[in-house]
Amino acid sequence: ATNGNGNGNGHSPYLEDSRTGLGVDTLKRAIRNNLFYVQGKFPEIATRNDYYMAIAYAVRDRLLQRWVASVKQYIQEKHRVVAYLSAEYLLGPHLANNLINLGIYKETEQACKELGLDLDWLIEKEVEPGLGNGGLGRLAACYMDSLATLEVPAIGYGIRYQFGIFEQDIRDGWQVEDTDNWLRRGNPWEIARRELSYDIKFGGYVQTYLDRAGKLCFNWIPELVVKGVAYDTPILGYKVNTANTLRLWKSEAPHSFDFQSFNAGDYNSAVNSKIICENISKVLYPNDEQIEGKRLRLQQQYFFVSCSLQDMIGIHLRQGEKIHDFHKKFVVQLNDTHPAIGVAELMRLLMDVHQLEWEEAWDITSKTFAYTNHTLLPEALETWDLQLFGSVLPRHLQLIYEINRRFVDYATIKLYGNHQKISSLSLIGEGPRKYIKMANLACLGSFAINGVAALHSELLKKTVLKDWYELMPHKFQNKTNGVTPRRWMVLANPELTNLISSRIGEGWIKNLHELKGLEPFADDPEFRKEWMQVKFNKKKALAKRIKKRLGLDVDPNSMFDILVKRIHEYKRQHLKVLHIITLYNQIKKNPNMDVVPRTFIFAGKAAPGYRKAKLMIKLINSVGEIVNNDPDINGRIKVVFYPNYNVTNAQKIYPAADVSEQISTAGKEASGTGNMKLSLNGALTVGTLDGANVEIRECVGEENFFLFGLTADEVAKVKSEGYKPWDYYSENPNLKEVIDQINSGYFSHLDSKVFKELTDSLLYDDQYLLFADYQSYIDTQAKVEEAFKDQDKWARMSILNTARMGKFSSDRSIREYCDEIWKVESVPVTLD
Ligand code: GPU
Repeated sequence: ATNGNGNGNGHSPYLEDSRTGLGVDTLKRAIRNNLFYVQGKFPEIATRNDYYMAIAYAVRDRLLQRWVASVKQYIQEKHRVVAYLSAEYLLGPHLANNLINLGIYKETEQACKELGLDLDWLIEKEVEPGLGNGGLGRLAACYMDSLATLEVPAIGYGIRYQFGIFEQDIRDGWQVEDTDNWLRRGNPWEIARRELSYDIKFGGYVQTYLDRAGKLCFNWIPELVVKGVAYDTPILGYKVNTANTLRLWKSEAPHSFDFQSFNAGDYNSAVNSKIICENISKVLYPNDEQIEGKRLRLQQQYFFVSCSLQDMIGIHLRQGEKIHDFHKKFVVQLNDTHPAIGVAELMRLLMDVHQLEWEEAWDITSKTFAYTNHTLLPEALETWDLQLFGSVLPRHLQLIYEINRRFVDYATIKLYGNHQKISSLSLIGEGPRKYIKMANLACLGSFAINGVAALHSELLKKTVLKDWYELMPHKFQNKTNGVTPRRWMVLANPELTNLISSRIGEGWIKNLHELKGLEPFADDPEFRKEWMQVKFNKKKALAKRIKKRLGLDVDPNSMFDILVKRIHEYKRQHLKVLHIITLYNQIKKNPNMDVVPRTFIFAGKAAPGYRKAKLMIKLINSVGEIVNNDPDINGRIKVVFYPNYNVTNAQKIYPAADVSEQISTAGKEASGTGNMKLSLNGALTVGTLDGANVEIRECVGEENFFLFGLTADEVAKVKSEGYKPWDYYSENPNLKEVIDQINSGYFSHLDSKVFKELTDSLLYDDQYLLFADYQSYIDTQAKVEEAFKDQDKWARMSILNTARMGKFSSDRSIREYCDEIWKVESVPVTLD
């Protein structure tokens, strides 16, 4: 049997035991054993899930060998460690990814075959851990993959939500949410560390007293104590021995739980309190870039941050190190402001638990944290009502007041009387109600602050974080996002992976810049043919899924024009709808016109409480219903809304894209990462100069990118001059026709009120400038159509596009974080 483990260790006979061996026979034996000894089944009665579990445990054994070796080495050699703090990890299914990173996909496929099993069929039904909303959570997952692949010691900390992002169904064109009970069949990828747990306090009050030495002390008497239990998932790098830890916290009632009420016979209230404790890690908040100022959300944030920091301090002290050196052992990256309470919590732990003085505690704290900002949208900047905050975290409120007092003293001298600036920098907002500004806490408490694309990082310095930039310019950096080529190419698109590797070898999987080597093949007609054949096959496969899921026929020869991401007004899915209706009207007026057949594919979830986003989904489906069934159109354009967009579905959609729609209002999308995955898979981008689109266009060349719309500067200018969407509407007959048509009830069974909220907001406000960009978008789409007619030229563009995407690997992003922020080094792990 071959050995797919590219590290040279796999052939040692010592490793060829049934729990570590990577050969086909050993794998086969392991699967059979697990079916018997783990699942308690034999082939005649085993279910699909039993086999899935049997394989998963076989793979897990092999992961554990590398995990134990990694942890051992990190402890013995006392390396510096990155702690990535994130409220979300959108991991996607584990099995296939682990097979790829272990280098045993083929072997496992063969082992399954010999057992009469179809590996792809087993993988198909794996439930994914949807512990995130969208880009932010997925970025965390890509970064965990790259950290391990680059052999960097790292721990990802987060929350083990019992229910992840809701499952989306579409009924009568509307989004309907269902709960995501992802743990119902068990989770073979995690290990519960019952012994690793911490007590987390909530509410109550703070006692102040003088100790025997006359020192002022603080004693937080909580109203509620919750236990956080660690659940670990190994994250293996690609063809290396490094397996890092993703440590997610589950909330439980403490052991000694409410004994008093129990003894007093109040069983109900004891059970009730248990439920309150378990509630904290119960469910992921399904809002993307919209804060929900709920007590439970603040409790979630504090819960996982406190567990994580206590865990890090424990690790540090158990290695025999001094608390004073904490910042040398750990660097803590804040994934947005969700974990920013960590700044106050580390102060509390250092002072109230480890008895440090303020100055030293602050010195350590402000050398520990670094903060990544992911949005410029003002409504996404987290604030907490001060009263609410104080009732959940009374000690932290005191600490934040004191941090702020000292900071404002400093700022008052530095900024000499500029009261407006000082109050904008203050950690506390004034008004009818006071509030805590988490971004300000993050900025003050961190030694580095970064945006997620070049444009975004520049705009941060000019807008939302301007005052911070002027006060502390040295903290500001850019780290353009990236995506892992393992999941998004090797796993999602093995056909394209093989084609690429057949010409330039496999080096690009770890060093994406090597894709450059494909450029000469754009001139090779045979290669172009194979390239387009792979694309066609992926489109056929997606068409089959669409047929199965929606009963809708789509033609794989048509252009697959794809817009998949969270539904949000700033992302402008409704601008795409305006284009579709415009095209529809053109064909209706001239049914014999020569039109390039197109399939418009949408997917994405709307936050359950975001009415306009839900209305956008209804609009897409309503327009689809008319367009798809109109005999004049005769199938030349089709509109598809693919339900329940998640990692699993994304892996099927990206490889089938001809066109990638990245059409946010310039200045609003911090980076985007779907733009990278689609482009890497050979789709050409139609986009605004927003987020990472700017850098993608720079890399692939302007001749391979369909640019439209206002720039971020122009958007700001148009707005400052008093934007009037109505003028665009009344002066552009095609635009007017489209809007009037929606308002007439043409797409809604003559009910003219359904979409009024949406059309009114466009006509009278249009915050995101759809009307201002409309004509430019339509004109650009005509160019896309022209380009697609010349398939040979399109193939050339598509190849060059992929060949020039080397920059957008998350390996590159993580390298930059390591070198420029974290100052950590690779530690190759050896298996003994
Ligand atoms: N992003 Br803030 C989210 O997905 N959720 C959030 O709550 C916030 C940001 C996204 C940005 O919208 C996207 O542009 C970016 O690529 C991604 O974070 C990762 O940085």
